[in-house]
Amino acid sequence: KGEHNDKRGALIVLEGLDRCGKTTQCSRLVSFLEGRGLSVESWRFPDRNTDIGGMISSYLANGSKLDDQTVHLLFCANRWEKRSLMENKLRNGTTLIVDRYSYSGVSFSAAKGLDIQWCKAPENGLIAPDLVVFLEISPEEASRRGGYGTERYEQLEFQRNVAKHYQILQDSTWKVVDACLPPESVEKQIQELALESIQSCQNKPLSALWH
Ligand code: 2DT
Repeated sequence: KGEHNDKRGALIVLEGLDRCGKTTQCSRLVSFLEGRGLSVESWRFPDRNTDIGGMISSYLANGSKLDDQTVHLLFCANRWEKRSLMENKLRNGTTLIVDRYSYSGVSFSAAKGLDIQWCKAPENGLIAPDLVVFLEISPEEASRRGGYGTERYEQLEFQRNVAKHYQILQDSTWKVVDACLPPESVEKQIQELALESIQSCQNKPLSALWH
């Protein structure tokens, strides 16, 4: 309280195929950083708690039919509606650990056959992550992890296609971590990457997708 924080937080995104362990690793990372006394919040996309998020959720549960372009723009709008809050948090020194972001947005839609440049365009101007941790797992291995659920995208062939598009999107902010190592080892690697990123972004301005 009363302490002025002039160092911004880091935007750290975890990406990967369904069942790569993202969600578990996100929550472990948040606990770890909290334990270090850092200001940190756990976020995820889609954020199903907004009106747009509700439409996405119903679509994913096969409860509604929407064409691919419309769905793509809904996912994207779901990030835009959170953009200013995200910026405020980061500027106030809070680090955000985000489970999926624009990379999921583009990879999943491009995997359906939409043009990748078309998919990227509306993501332009969203805040660029300081670090993207990509939890790498083969689609086959992922599908063996207890099987996929019932949501629309949880099918082997589709996940193979998503994997291909993730490859195309890799940029300099990406760090690839082998998701098939023991969970503690994955956790440790992510911790180190996150601490490094939080440290090194402190005096850098926020930047925008995509550069
Ligand atoms: P979760 O299972 O993580 O809730 O994701 N997806 C996600 C997209 O197609 N576009 C996006 O922009 C995002 C963020 C990935 C639900 C599914 O939604 C997909 C899996």
